[in-house]
Amino acid sequence: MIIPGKEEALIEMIATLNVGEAFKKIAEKIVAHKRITDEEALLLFEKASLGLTASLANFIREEKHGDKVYFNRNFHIEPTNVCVFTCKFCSYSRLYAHRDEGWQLSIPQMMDIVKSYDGKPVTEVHIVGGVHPKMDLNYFCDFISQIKQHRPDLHIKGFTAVELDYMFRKAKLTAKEGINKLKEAGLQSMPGGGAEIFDTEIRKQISADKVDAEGWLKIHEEAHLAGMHTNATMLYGHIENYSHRIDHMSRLRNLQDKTHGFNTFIPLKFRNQNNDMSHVHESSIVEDMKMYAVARIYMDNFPHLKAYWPMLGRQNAQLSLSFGVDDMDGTIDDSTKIYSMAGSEEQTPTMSTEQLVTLISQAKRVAVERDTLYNVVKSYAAKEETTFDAALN
Ligand code: V47
Ligand code: SF4
Repeated sequence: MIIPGKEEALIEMIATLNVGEAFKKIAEKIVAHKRITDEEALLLFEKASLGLTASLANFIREEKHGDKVYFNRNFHIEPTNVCVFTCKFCSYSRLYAHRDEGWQLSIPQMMDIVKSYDGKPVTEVHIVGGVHPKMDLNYFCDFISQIKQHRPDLHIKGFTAVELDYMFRKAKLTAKEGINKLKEAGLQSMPGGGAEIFDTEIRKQISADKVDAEGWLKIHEEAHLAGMHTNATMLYGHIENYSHRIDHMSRLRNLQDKTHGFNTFIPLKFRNQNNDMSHVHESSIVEDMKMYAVARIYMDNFPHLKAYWPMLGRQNAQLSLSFGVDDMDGTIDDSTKIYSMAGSEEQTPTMSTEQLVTLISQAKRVAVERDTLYNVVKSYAAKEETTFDAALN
């Protein structure tokens, strides 16, 4: 199928690359807005050059979002790092028996954090932490309603499906009942954590004791049915193989077909410091960029693809803007410890809005401040650069 314009140019460019019929077929599907199969995703992972996957992913990214790169002004609250679970990749949690080595914030302490942002133009609070045996559903409903009373304009995005599954089971509520209770208290959306890798065998090896794939998907489905938007993550680059990644993305793509409730897919690069998987090598930057590109191509029904810079590092996140990524998360304000404790180069993750805008402009994209639901707050015109781009640290 020949379509004039950009689509035709992509097909012609692929034709000149001498890449073989299978890749030409994938390119034709992409310009015709047809979905690629699992086998085609595997072919891209195993055999495509980085340049080819980048071109295909970038085509889709520009069709969906033009040159825009989204970010928001947010801060995180991590109520505790005490956790009943023992995920092998986790550098952050402490068992309840060792709770003195960790932190457990009271509601007044967490409200002090919220109040420290009074008068500042943040639009979102992101609440996520360990699964503390004594912080239950009522505790968090109370906390959320206090935030809403204090600052009704702040969007509350909170709790992974892992935290929710534990809270709901303890409260003897179904996922539907629990979500409705949190929604009434003021919860507006959910982050994508806890998904890790859905495959049963791999999940058993890296996080045996927490909610399984079906439970994770069920909670997100119920949140979508209750009218909430959620995100989805995938922890990659450890002991999984490409087929496990495709299986993970396929289950998410299938649920999205049903509910259309996911906003953003976030591949999370495994970091290997200070955890029980320190012997596992981290993925290369080539592998990271390929992961983003294949995700953009395969997850055709996900509006957004996010590079979470505190984990990937700001320079690599900047690079990912040419591999399908259209979202760089937020300013974060040094309010998360998950990745610094796991060995990310971002030891004090905070970026001013100006730094984020510069990072995006250097990649010749247009920075757009968004709210949690991707409504535009402000668009920043690209700056004219006359000298070489200096690295932003
Ligand atoms: O589920 C933990 C990951 C996740 C390590 O939805 C690790 O907008 C790599 O989900 N190496 C929690 N990853 C964070 C999360 C998140 C972050 C930012 C934005 C959003 C969003 C969601 O962190 C966990 C786990 O997959 N994680 N340890 C590690 N060593
Ligand atoms: Fe607990 Fe989350 Fe760490 Fe697993 S990844 S041990 S659920 S804090």
